[in-house]
Amino acid sequence: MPGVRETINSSFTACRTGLRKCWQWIQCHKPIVFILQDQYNVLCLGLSGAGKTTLLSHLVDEPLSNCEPTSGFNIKTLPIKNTVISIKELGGSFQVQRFWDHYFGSKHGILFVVDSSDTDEELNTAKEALRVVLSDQRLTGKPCLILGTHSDLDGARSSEEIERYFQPLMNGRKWCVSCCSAYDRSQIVSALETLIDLMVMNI
Ligand SMILES: Nc1nc2c(ncn2[C@@H]2O[C@H](COP(=O)(O)OP(=O)(O)OP(=O)(O)O)[C@@H](O)[C@H]2O)c(=O)[nH]1
Ligand SMILES: [Mg+2]
Repeated sequence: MPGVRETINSSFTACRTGLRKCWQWIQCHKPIVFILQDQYNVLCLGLSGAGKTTLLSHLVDEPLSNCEPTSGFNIKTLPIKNTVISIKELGGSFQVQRFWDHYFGSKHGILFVVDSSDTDEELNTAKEALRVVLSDQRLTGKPCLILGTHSDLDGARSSEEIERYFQPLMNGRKWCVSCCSAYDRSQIVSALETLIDLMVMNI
């Protein structure tokens, strides 16, 4: 007859084996769950240093130890609000900007990142870059989220100020603005949820 200790041990082992099998099942079937959900492809643009890579890394819980400028592209895919969102960041340097228009096809929305602590001159440069992007036919009518980063710094602009800056580019397009730190995952998720609502409405 097994003693109380043996019975507890064998129940514990059975429970652990069951949990491990459950976890293996979730790991195996995760891709199927992803396929069954709607996927939205978002293009993430903005000047170099705006905070695109930083915010995307925090979004998928991969904090960066040292963040190099993106020389090509960087894709992060994650589930948000019963959908799967695939965000493609293109580097913002002037050399890489020349190739942005190679990636405009098959996108459901645009995430444009600006450093909200930038000077007027830099914000105007960002605005001009976005004007060129939004004038491309492949992006006509695609919803746009303007995400102002660096709001943890003194002198950063408010969402209302950023909104006033970019409003003239929108011409009836569905769009929204949010300002936060690129390290603030919950604010970034909440801004992306608003973009998802706009993309869902647009289909
Ligand atoms: N304080 C603060 N620093 C930030 C924020 N976002 C980004 N940074 C810093 O700004 C620097 C540039 O950030 P990146 O994420 O590389 O910028 P990027 O937009 O990806 O730049 P490119 O890849 O060159 O286009 C990094 O040193 C970040 O740590 C923010 O919200 N607050
Ligand atoms: Mg980058």
